[in-house]
Amino acid sequence: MKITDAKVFVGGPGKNYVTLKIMTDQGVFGLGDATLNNRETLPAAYLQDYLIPTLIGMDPRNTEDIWQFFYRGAYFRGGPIAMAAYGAIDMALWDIKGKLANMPLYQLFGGKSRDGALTYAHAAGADLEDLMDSVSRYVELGYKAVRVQCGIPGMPTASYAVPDKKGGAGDYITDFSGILPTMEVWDTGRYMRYMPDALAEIRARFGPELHILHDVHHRLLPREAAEFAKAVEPVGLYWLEDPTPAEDQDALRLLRQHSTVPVAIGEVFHSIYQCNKLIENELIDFIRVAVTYAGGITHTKRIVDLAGLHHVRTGFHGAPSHSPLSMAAQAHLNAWAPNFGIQEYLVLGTPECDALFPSDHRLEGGLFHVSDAPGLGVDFDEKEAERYSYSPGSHPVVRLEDGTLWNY
Ligand code: CS2
Ligand code: MG
Repeated sequence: MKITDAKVFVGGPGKNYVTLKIMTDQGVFGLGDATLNNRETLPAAYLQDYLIPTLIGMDPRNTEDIWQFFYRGAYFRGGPIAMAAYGAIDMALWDIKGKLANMPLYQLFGGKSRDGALTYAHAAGADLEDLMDSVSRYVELGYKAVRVQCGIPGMPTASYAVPDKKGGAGDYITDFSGILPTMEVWDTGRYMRYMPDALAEIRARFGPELHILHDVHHRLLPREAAEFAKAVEPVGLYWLEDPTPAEDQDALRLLRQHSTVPVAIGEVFHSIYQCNKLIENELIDFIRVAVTYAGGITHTKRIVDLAGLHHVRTGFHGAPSHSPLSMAAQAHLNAWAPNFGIQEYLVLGTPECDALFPSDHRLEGGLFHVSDAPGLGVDFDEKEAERYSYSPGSHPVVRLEDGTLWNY
């Protein structure tokens, strides 16, 4: 069996999905996602210029060898752009494998460990009351877990994931007005003084059952993160996400010495080598990698298995930039993984998105139900894809009040 051709599409309804389609000499095709938010054209070019020409003629069933070929064969290994490109190939090859076996991918991993996977959505508010309204809307929709972010009184600008006016929560993650970033101004002191009580009020309003998550988005220093974690401990958070910048695998020691708050890290990691010490030293409780830029299913599964040895559960990244293809790959891993925790999932199902990526994966009562169709269980309508093209976007850049550049 041979790979005969592969094509890359960039675009989508209000998104820049990078979709790879791999064709074979037996008529079976596979789909994969290489969407690296706000840098989408780069994995697309890496695929087009370097990987696809090499891929033609390979046996698509050799998922592992093809992964090793690209990773080890590159000499300059890894990085998020390359890993997103390998990830798309890997997803597409698993899709082919599932279709050949006539089985949904979760069956190839070891079958289902659960019927529905717990998901969380993003609640956000310009202020605390606005956030409470947003949480209520998700609770009414049946979500059992919600991430909460709110405006901080006196903060010079809106900060991470917070709308600048009430009721304004939308797709705040990417600004599609161009590649020039807007600026957020951050004040750690104001955040640390306000947020613990705000979280306690949310807990008081919604009671003990709701899983409450909060994302610090890498903004604190290790000592500040330890103090903050201690302060929010009575809230009983499901997790505290990215309290410190992710590069420093030792930064979490101090937090661990001072608090038992569950910690989730890893949405920017693209390799097992960026989280192996965090996992082996049991400094985190949830690993947040995404199949898209952590090298696809083959590499992510390796991370999940390592995590399982150390009581670390999964909480795969699922920001709105992820395509239905990567969310499907994660849904199959979530259905199988013995150490599954939770899945970030923001309903992608607009009519336009469903037309582009038809599937019967579905969200019900805050649980994600994986499709039983062979492979990833997602199709791609190339005719629909012709309606879309790349549109440049950006993340904000963060500065302190004195102008010092800070972590987004
Ligand atoms: C985030 C992301 O989902 C999350 O937890 O931290 O929304 C992140 O800001 C985006 O993925 C950046 O592209
Ligand atoms: Mg995050």
